[in-house]
Amino acid sequence: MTTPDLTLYGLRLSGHSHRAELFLSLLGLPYRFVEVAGAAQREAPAFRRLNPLGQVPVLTDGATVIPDSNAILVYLAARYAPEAGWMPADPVGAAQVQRWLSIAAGEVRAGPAHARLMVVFGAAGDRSAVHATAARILAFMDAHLADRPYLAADRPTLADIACYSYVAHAPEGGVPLEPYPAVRAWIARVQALPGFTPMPAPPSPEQA
Ligand SMILES: N[C@@H](CCC(=O)N[C@@H](CS)C(=O)NCC(=O)O)C(=O)O
Repeated sequence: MTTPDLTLYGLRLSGHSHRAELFLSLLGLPYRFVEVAGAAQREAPAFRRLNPLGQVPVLTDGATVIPDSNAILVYLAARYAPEAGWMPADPVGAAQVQRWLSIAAGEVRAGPAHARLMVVFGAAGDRSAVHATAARILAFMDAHLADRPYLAADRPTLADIACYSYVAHAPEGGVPLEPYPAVRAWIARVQALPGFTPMPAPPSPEQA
């Protein structure tokens, strides 16, 4: 196996960063964490060279630079755990995982993640539209998980890692998880995986 020389540029309160941290931790890979905390740091030329879009997370592995949280998951699985099934090799299995990577970047990003962005980071948005998107995707996930333990296979895959952080932390955006018992059971299953590491809770308004 290639020796890892990993640095994750991220933000501790970002679910996109957390999914990369979570997977690094599940794989037991050592890495340095560089907090890219504000707009000034994201706009700095040195960071723009890593990701011209100015977004975290970015992973570097020696001279290899991988921006984008889902790209980081795909890279780490292929580079450091190719036989473990995080990204299945068979066409149907791969497509099922890719479907959930798209949902993580689409409906999960536009629903629970955006609701949390509005509350925790003061982002703009149409609260009722965002909450309707969140409710729609959570109801879909709940029905999907009613008779299976994980999103894309009978074992954890990148689908679960990509979706976990913003779904588990949806209540921080005012999106309740009580109506979704299968989603809550799935969250507990992900949290029980060996090597699981949590995303920190945001400071309460009094602490901020
Ligand atoms: N598609 C990207 C989205 C990452 C993203 O939206 N990162 C946010 C933090 S959660 C960010 O850096 N926002 C700053 C910006 O877009 O300027 C990924 O999956 O990594």
